[in-house]
Amino acid sequence: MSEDKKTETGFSRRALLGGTAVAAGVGAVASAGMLTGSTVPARAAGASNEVAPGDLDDYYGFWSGGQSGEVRILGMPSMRELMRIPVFNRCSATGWGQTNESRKILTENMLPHETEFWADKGGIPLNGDTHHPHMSFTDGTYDGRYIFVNDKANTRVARIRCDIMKVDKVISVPNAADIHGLRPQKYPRTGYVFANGEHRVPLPNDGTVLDDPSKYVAVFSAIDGDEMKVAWQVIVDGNLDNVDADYQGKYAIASCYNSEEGVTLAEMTSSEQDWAVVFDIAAIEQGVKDGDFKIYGGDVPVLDGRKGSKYTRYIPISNSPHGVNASPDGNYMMINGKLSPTVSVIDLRKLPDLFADNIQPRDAVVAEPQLGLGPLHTAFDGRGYAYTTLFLDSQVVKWDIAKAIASFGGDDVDPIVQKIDVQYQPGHNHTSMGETKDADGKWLISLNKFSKDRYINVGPLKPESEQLIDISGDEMKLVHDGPTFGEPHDCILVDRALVNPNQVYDRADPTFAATLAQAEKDGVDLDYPADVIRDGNKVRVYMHSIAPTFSLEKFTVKQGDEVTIIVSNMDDVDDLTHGLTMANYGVCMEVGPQQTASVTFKADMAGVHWFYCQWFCHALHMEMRGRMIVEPS
Ligand code: RUQ
Ligand code: CUA
Repeated sequence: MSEDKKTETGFSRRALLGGTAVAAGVGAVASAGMLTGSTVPARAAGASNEVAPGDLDDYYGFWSGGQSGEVRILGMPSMRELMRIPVFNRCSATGWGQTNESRKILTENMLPHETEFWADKGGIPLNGDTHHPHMSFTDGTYDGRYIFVNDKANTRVARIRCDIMKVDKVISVPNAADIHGLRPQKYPRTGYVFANGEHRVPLPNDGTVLDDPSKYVAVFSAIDGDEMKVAWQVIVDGNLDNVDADYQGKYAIASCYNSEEGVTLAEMTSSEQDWAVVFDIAAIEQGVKDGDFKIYGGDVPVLDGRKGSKYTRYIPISNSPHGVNASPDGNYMMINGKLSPTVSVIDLRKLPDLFADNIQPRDAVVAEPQLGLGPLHTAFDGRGYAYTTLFLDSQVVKWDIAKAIASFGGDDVDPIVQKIDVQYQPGHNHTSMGETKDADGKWLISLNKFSKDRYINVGPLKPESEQLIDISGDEMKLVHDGPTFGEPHDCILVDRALVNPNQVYDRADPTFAATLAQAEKDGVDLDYPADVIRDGNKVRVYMHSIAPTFSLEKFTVKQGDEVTIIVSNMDDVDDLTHGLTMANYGVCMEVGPQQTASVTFKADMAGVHWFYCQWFCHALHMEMRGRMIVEPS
């Protein structure tokens, strides 16, 4: 009785597993009220990082999955891992990389030479190296539409739809090599997604130029985030590292290490000066209009932004700068020194004068506080303080931006407010809403590359260690250690009010529209099919699922047939995901509530093969299965 009552306010898995649900099917348990969002209220402001059982987190943390190629969602401040979004990886649970719908997304924007290269290797790369997940912006703050993320390993950029938390677009970026830094345009909206090709290569990289590094270039890309298409690219001197956009929609700034344009470590670090390169977006757009470009990589206009170009300015910065971070007041861009113990503060308001050549490049730098060894990235609290990771010192330093500027001007003030030890070697850090104009100054996360002794020993490969720091008061306080797998690199912390994912799929969702279009051609019921369509040696098996059954108990094919199984999950209850695994065929996929998913394989093993639902959905989940009968040829 009490369980039944619970379903009126929120979905209860146990109710589904109860006797009446088994007899009647879950449809009987569903009600419209169950599809609405959570009714659990937000936690009181200023609460601790402890999120009690049943309470919900205040922030969505979107974490890069590093070499695992995925993006993860963590609840913050609890640091509970809530979900993994497969992006560039092959996911065993969801079938990402195997289902026809995901393969369409992964292949439709490959470059012709990639399609050719992967043709006999499974069609797609199965690895990725995600670094920088960032949400789309409108008017300087997150808008809850998309997360964009780079793949350094295979020079790709993907877009995640935040309504379903799945990837809907993946593009390969032509001409550039190995996308590293990535940030969306903040104003007026995203708009552009700026992406740095880190490594210098010949352009075009087709074998005509080989071991002649003087002819290599680094390429900066502006991707149209709505179309997911490269809008334009700019060739720069040096090689590109990180990037950020301003809050005015006028400039993007990238850090460049290797101004020496060397190919060995000694060459890349020989000079004391590297630079930040500033891109004038309006001037570049005008250059595109005026035809001041060459086409490379199919149809991409590539402009020359090397030194002396009207599209760029080069601001000298000491020795291999790394992170680039815009302050939430919109006034400053922090260039983190890495090999220099300083952060260089560029005043964005001086950039029009810089492009007009009224000032020298170094005049745009208004502060350069000495913070400690190995500054990599800076985050902000919206109260005028900056928080910079010190990789070599294993510390985070809190400093006062106004005091740093005053001391650069000659005042005898110390901008450093506090240093806190972190364990160990931090790379990125991030504050709650800290890369938006709504930086709220509550939490700071330090993403530490080494964990060493912070957790029980799990063997030679250790997890990374993310540490949660309370920055709401005058002093930073370390409150939690959280291990993470792979190298997450970067994360963002988004107020949960800005993210509103769906409870179930819309039957008109574009990710499976092509699959339903084929069903329509085949004349089967789009929602409740139970049909086997033969088309030469291609067989399309249409099923729907309603817990705990598939609509076909069996189907028969001939050995050697190309079989496509299309499953529509017609349960419309939140959290009622089914799946389909074809045993011994290496086939498995997720089918979310109201979703259609499909998978194609060759039925080359004769005999009886069971397919089963691989997502525990019902008391009779084990019985949710059927037979594929393969007649020997
Ligand atoms: S970068 S640890 Cu790949 Cu974001 Cu700085
Ligand atoms: Cu459906 Cu398990």
